[in-house]
Amino acid sequence: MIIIGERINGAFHDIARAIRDRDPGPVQKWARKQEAAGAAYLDLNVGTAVTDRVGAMQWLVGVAQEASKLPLCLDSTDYDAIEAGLEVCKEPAMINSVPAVQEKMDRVFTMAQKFKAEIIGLAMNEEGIPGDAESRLALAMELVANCDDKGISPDRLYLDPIVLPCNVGQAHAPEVFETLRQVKLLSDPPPKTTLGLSNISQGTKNRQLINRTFAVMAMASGLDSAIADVCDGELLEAIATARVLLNMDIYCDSFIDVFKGIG
Ligand code: THG
Repeated sequence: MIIIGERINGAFHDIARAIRDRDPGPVQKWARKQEAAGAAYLDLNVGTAVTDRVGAMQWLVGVAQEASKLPLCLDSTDYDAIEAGLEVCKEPAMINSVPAVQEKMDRVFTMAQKFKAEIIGLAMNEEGIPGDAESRLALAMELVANCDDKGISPDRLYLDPIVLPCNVGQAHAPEVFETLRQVKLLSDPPPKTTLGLSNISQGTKNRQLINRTFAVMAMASGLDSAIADVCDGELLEAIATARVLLNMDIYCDSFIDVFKGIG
């Protein structure tokens, strides 16, 4: 499972303050901490309070790269900010994200081609997030087709079925699992899959239990990657166990330690 560390996001107060004051400390602390915990990418999101998203994203990319060699996942709906970030990325990055809206797909897939970036495609369009798997898959198909049109291999696209908090959108979770299963049939090679894991528990009690239960269920449906709290040790243990039970890793008595790189 490819984990994209979620923590460098202006939704968290320490990161919002760091961006406002241009204080690299908290950003670099979380970059190092998430890398040590096993993240494969670092998500960078400037948050909603920022007015200069272009400047903020470029600053975040610069300071994150000083602390970690991990590839970056530039998370914004502002494509000028993403492009400015890509220009200062030392390694190929991931663009997070593009919905199935034609002019946005045109811009993002062209940008991805230019910067050799991977792309997260959202199963939504200008009408919002569909309620059922079938409509999510129709949007996923548009994303795959547009990716292909631009000469980008579909396995560089991470399909995100979009997860809503289970306390307000409980009916969505089974549709997300069904989308994850069927999206693999859309092309050869198939697109990869990802989701914002912590979305599922926003505003709920017992968040970590909901997150890790959702993670293993999604893995059983074919989830390849997640934007997640990589510093949650019990989440990593659940993921390691699911990998063994799905026969993705060979069982050994210390499999959890091995997964964490300490055994
Ligand atoms: N899909 C894609 N990208 C995404 C998401 C997605 N990026 C953003 C988000 N969703 C994933 N990242 C987070 C980061 C933080 C939280 C949830 C998802 C979170 N934040 C606390 C909260 O809202 O309660 C913030 C406050 C705090 O704890 O201080 O839960 O779905 N492609």
